Amino acid sequence: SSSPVAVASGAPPGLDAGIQQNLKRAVAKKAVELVKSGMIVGLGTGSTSSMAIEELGKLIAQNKLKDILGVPTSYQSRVLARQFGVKTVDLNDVNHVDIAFDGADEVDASMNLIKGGGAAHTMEKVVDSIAKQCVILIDQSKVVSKLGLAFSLPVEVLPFALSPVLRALVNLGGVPEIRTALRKDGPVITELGNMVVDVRFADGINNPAELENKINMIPGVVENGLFVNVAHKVFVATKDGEEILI
Ligand code: ABF
Repeated sequence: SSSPVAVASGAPPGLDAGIQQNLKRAVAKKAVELVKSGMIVGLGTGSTSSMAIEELGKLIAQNKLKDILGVPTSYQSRVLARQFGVKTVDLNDVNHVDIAFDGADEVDASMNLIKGGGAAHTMEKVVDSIAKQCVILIDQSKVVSKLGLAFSLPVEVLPFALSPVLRALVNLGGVPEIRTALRKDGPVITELGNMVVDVRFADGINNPAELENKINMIPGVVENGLFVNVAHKVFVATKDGEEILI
């Protein structure tokens, strides 16, 4: 990753949800144009990735793409792939991933990401980081000047180690909160059987690479949502069309 060629700034003022959906659809369509027949494609999680899976399925149905294999990063992406006619394989059945599409919660100008709002970041990081090309699809509201100011950092934690991990996160200057289900009747449990802790950093994240490593060094942490040097391209849906960071 190098410096951005175009940076969108700020949330689109007064953009309604319908228009936002159309913008996401536009970047999803644009992004799947990068796929060629015979490719192994990482299938990200979230509403924007879901559109990319759907658009990929359309190209396969139209015979514009042949012999595509999808590698899901969640049950959601596996189910959608099946629904839209994208054949899936497990990561362990392939020896590489050509291209991966994924969403993000925040992206900075160096294409560092915060992911994990959907609690799928552990599998996403494995698939996205081995992809020869990792393409992130977001709308303009996700582009930030500094990570972690508006969005807390998700950390997947072994339930057994919750208490020492919380203390260690406090020692790193964070304010951790165990993620609970919408009904507030218990913790969110990931597909891998772990808990998610959302960590607030009062001044945002000053050094994403360092923090990513420090958190992952805490015994009991499975993976955190900082993705540094993973994204190769970021497609940003803006109200004037899409911009691409590379
Ligand atoms: C996943 O879905 C996450 O890592 C990120 O939290 C989220 C983005 O979802 P959406 O595209 O719906 O905003 O990729």
